[in-house]
Amino acid sequence: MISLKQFNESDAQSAQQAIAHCVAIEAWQTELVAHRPYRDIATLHRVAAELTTGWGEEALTSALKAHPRIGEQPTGESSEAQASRQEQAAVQQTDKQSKEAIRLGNLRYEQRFQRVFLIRAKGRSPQDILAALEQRLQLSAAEDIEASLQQLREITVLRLQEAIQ
Ligand code: 2AL
Repeated sequence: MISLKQFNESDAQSAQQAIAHCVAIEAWQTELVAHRPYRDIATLHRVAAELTTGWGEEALTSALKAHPRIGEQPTGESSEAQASRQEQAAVQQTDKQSKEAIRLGNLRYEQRFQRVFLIRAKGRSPQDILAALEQRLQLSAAEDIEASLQQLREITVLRLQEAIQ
């Protein structure tokens, strides 16, 4: 975690490093850095959210490379791995049966859409996640890309809120 002052004043490379774990979309990272300095945290969050609005399928594919499956916590000390572990803490603590239901749901989702099921896990119980998974499986391919992008936006903004305070 760094302060807004540090983010505003550090060199571009260090600033990008501080937010790179928020989302693996290079353009979002470089544009957020290029818009510095930010007057306050609210402006930073507004610009960060605005920069997510142009995302499409290509951006989703890029971002998903950095997201483990729900229920599969990454090991390691990278900022991405640490963020994922925190976000997925409730899923890790759930019972064996729910874990197995999520594992099977992930498989069904991947067979249907050929990508990892993405959901903002923070603030959701394993039961919420399973219910959302079932709903997402009912969507068309185009609808589910939009749903995935919405989840990606939420994860990105939440990570940014933690990264710069
Ligand atoms: C994740 C993750 O790592 N954090 C989160 O909120 N969602 N992964 C996923 N496949 O949805």
